[in-house]
Amino acid sequence: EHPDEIWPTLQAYWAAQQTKKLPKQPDLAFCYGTLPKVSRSFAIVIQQLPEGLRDAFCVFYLVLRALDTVEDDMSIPIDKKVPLLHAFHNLSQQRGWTTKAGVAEYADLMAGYPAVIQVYLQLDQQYCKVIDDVCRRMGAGMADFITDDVITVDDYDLYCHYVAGLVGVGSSQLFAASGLESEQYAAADELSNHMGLFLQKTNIIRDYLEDIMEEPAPRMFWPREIWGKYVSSLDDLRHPQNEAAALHCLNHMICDALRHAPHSLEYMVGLRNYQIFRFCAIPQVMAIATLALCYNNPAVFRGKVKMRRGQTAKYMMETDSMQTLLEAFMDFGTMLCKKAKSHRIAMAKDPTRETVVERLGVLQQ
Ligand code: RWZ
Repeated sequence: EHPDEIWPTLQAYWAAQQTKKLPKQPDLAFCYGTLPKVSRSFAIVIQQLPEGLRDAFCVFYLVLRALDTVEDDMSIPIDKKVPLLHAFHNLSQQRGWTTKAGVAEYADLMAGYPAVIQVYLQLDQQYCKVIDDVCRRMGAGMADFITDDVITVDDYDLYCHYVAGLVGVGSSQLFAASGLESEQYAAADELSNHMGLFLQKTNIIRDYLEDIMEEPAPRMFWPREIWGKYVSSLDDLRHPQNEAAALHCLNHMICDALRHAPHSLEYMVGLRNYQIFRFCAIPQVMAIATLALCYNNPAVFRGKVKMRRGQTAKYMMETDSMQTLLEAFMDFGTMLCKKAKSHRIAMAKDPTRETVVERLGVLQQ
């Protein structure tokens, strides 16, 4: 069956999601109206969460997206940004507070931020505590990395822990607090961190070109400990004369991201709620699919590599059990393996090729 045949079905599904009647309460309506504007894919998986968790995740997402908007806004001087990042978790609990940051839909989120605060203040106390805690730790971590560059793989893991691993940790705590998942998830920090890192690293790899083209000064997250083995500046990766080195470097980055995949599967095996399972599994499937697409692919250095929409649709709809999740990981694992084993001559010199094959073997057992 051709994956593109599923596209109309998903398009209808998306349309239905977007026009889904917004809540009557204006603050809640702002939150649910803004969500699909700042993230189409998370809007869908958040909308399908159980009722008792939906509002909490909607606020959780918007608060962290707002924090991210402040971190990303290069027009805010460092001496204002650092204290703002530290204070963000407190400011997010003060009725009516807002600050100007970001552009387009992100600027709109900031302008309407008092609505997010209102909904936050009405959440269950347990949920507020989790959101406050993650926001405080993430803000402090972001503030550290404004002045410290990502040099080593440990730095890279730490930065990703702040911006994504903590999202995993907080999500697990929300699952446990809802009573819909085992109490063990409240303390599953390590596995939860891997879930976030797998997604974040995939985005960092895929977005190389977009990030490096940023004006005036790009912020880069590829660690020198990796790219330094292949080129003398991160910028060299996008120049066609360095293609062989650039591909080896890209494959090394993907090899590093694949470390997290077995842990992510281990995390998901323990989930028992169908909607929570889908909320977790769909982004993980998209991540491994994206890594398979990017592996040894020079297009990463030329433009935005995107999955075919029909394929996205297929995996979004089909990922509904551990069985289909494992099948998807197998499909993309096999695809990656084939790529690593092919082109015998060119790939022979790829330093991480064997490790990639080894790490995929674990997924295929
Ligand atoms: C998924 C509940 C937008 C919150 C953080 C996300 C912004 C860095 C961006 C909170 C998957 C891409 C969204 C890795 C988590 N900070 N990275 C919920 C949010 C990957 C999601 C996005 C991170 C994040």
